[in-house]
Amino acid sequence: MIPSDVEVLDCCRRHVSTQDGTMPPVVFVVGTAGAGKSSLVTAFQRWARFLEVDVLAINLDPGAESMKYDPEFDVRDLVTISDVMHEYDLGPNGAQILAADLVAAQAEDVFEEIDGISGDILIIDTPGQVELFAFREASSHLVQVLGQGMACLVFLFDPMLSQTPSGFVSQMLLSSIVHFRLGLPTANFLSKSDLLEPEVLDQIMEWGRNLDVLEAALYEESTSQRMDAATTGQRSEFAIGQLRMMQHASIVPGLVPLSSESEEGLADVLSFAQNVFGGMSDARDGFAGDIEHEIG
Ligand SMILES: Nc1nc2c(ncn2[C@@H]2O[C@H](COP(=O)(O)OP(=O)(O)OP(=O)(O)O)[C@@H](O)[C@H]2O)c(=O)[nH]1
Ligand SMILES: [Mg+2]
Repeated sequence: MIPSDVEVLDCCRRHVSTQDGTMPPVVFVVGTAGAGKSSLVTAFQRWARFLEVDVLAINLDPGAESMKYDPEFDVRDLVTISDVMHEYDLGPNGAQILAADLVAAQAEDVFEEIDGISGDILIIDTPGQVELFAFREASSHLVQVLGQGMACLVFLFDPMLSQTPSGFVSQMLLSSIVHFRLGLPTANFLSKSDLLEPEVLDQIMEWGRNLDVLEAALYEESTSQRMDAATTGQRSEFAIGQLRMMQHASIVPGLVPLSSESEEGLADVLSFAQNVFGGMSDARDGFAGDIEHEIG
């Protein structure tokens, strides 16, 4: 259930506000390349300002070309991909990796830049390649330094990838690996939901709620790809088995539609952060309805 803006605002003021000089809580926005991370940061900052919630933004993507939000700190002041390519004579992929490590190596400098800022919440835009951000050792350090023990992850599902059962499962698994790797409370959002036909959106949401339906869809997909029966069975059982285990361990927090265009789901991003940092009973409260079916 999506809380009203007034409820969210009220809770945010009570639980998230940090006018006492400590760092505001941090929301890292992660997802595959082009999933809509920068657009979410832009939309969230604009939407929250309208509610008089002070959202500060940080850009951690050294490869960002243009930016529509107003960053408190921009990592490109320290490192840019084109500088790294020229200086170290690297191609774009090698430069992405080195830039990620160079940024992380300066984590303390980055923290000094933002130390003492006051606001209600800090939202951080991350590099396009989620594996660079999540899987490099240096990035874990960066997350720890910037998060200061008060951080969570918003994982964006790509709407196009999510339209096939295997694409959907792959993103569920990727989200859970990132969650495992960084060890932060994580919420999954279906990005650019305004681009999806209502029936397609309903289908994807159903897969998020009901693993039996997802399993059947996976079987059907494998069959239509002419995989043999043994491969079809193994593949579906493996995927569904993983998801069931994660649900029982309360790792899969459901899926919420999000659109930076229509502003759908932005209140859920804020209430997720507020639930986590407000010390409420369960960070998944806002999404509990999505998983009760499977757990129950
Ligand atoms: N219709 C629609 N388009 C969106 C939405 N969010 C992002 N887009 C578009 O999707 C494209 C990619 O969005 P970005 O915000 O740059 O995605 P990103 O994840 O930051 O991309 P990288 O940093 O390159 O990985 C842009 O053309 C956006 O305008 C949305 O909610 N609805
Ligand atoms: Mg971006």
